[in-house]
Amino acid sequence: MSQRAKLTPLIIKWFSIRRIQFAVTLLNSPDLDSHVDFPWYLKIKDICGCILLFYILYLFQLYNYTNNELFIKLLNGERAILSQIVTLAESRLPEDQQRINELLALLPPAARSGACRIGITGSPGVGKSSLIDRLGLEFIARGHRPAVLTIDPSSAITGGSILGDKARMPELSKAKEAFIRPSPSLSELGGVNPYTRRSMRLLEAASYDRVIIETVGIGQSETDISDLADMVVYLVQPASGDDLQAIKKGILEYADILVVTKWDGPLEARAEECFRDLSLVMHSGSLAMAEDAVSLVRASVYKPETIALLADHIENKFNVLVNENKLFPARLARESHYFRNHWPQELKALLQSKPEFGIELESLANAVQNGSLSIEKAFQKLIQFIFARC
Ligand SMILES: Nc1nc2c(ncn2[C@@H]2O[C@H](COP(=O)(O)OP(=O)(O)O)[C@@H](O)[C@H]2O)c(=O)[nH]1
Ligand SMILES: [Mg+2]
Repeated sequence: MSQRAKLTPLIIKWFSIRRIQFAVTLLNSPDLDSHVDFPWYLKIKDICGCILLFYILYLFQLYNYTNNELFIKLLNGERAILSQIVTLAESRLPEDQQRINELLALLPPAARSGACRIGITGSPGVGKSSLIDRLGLEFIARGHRPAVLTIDPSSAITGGSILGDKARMPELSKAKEAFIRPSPSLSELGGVNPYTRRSMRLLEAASYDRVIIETVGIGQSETDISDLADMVVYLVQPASGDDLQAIKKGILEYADILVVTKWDGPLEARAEECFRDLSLVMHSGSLAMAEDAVSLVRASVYKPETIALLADHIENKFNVLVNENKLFPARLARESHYFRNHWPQELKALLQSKPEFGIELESLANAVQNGSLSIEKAFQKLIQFIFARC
């Protein structure tokens, strides 16, 4: 058991007694400010501190459960616990990561999940979040439980999530059948964050059967998402040159559905034009092969029938994968690809969690900076250090 796990019950006990005393005193007090004789920890301005402490206690709750208890709570879909488990899955602390890995080991193999994993990508502003809001509601109307993981561009300064995407899903955020989780991308390229895969598995274990992952649609995110999702929906903005960009970037090779967004109001004619251009390209020359595999649709968040049509396409593609027994082999192939691509990240995270590695790295970097060591020698020394000590 980790040090934190041992200390938590003690901390909770101590704070609970103090807070109950505090609450009782507050309730009995007719004029709080007149109680100048209160000890420092009972003054009114400490309410903020008190709220913070309750929040900390709430976060610490998880440490009181065994993995088996957490597992049961997860399967029961207990929302508050699920949020905390996903927070744990996003933690970079080695002990949290170990706990999550233990929990994941209790789940059935990732490839056997019956959930449909949908990646939604496209340039910022194309309408991903707004579309997910509607699509999620459409899934609920069809009897599903959607979960949304939005990968926000990380703030360069704080590394935190901008949390803008949840605000763009006002209706879905209110639905009790849905779970929305914004998290930072943690990468300069704005791709899928390293913890998305774990969060996705946890949500599936909690019976969310339509897992939607929204990526920022720049840099590496499109290729990242095709390692995770059963299908990739690529959104194209009319009158933005996105259609040409998509084709240039070879998007048809990994997108399963192309959606021309904002097919309404003043943009409707441009959307129609964009739709026609894309359709022509998809039916011509070497790309004609892709025609069967890639669907092309128009959508507007103001036209429910377009969202229903998109949901139909998603369901049809998923049913084909299941009925033709292609889903699990495809997932296993993606997992293998993911493993090949992501082991360096895991190794780096492990090394960075070791203080002695940090010290060695810093000292070698300083030696390079003051000219006493060449870069080549520094790399050599670092590798020797890793093999000998880590
Ligand atoms: N006219 C119109 N505007 C839309 C539509 N979908 C999204 N928008 C607008 O496009 C802007 C960007 O939407 P958002 O969902 O945040 O895009 P994201 O950055 O791709 O997630 C917002 O101002 C939305 O109101 C649509 O179907 N029609
Ligand atoms: Mg968004």
